[in-house]
Amino acid sequence: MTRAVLSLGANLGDRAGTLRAALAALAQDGPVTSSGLYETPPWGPVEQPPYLNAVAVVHADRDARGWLARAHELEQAAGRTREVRWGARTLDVDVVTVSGDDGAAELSDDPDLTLPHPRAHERAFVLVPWLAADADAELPGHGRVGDLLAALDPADVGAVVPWSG
Ligand code: A4P
Ligand code: MG
Repeated sequence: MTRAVLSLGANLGDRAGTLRAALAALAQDGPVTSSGLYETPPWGPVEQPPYLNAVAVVHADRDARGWLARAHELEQAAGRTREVRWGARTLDVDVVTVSGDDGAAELSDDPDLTLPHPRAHERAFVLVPWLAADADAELPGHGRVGDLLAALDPADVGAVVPWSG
């Protein structure tokens, strides 16, 4: 059994329906604790609509590669096509961290699966939902998620808004 933290984002189509379907599919694999949905301004160089983001803390009998494969499966089920890097998508599922039964985090600098996710520590749209799902969350190599959030620009943190649509 491993524990993975997954970041889910959607900014095309029925964003909430897509995220809820992905979270429901993950719950078939094993225990899941998820944040609510948050509306977030698009991050990165591409102009695109706002995202809904969520974080799920999931458990199942999969190794890190298995979690990446599961992430891609969920993206495909949501009809994702890969066009522009960082561009708009029906669903993006990133693997933020994976840890084993002993609590030790997997570390990897393979470009196909970098762990922990190399940009998670600077992304309010990952850290805010993660802290909501796990108040004790820690990002391996970077520290407590609450402390990482305190170090970000408060305007970026405040722009991650619980979604009640
Ligand atoms: N890859 C390497 N490590 C990982 C990992 N830990 N988890 C590889 C998932 N994938 C990982 O991903 C590109 C490659 O990264 C894959 O081949 C995978 O093997 P992709 O999903 O094909 O393309 P992408 O999503 O455009 O790239 P990337 O790097 O995942 O994009 P980001 O950085 O996730 O940016 N703004 C808001 N507000 N909310 C968002 O969710 N997301 C993005 C996507 C941009 N702006 C956003 C959001
Ligand atoms: Mg991705």
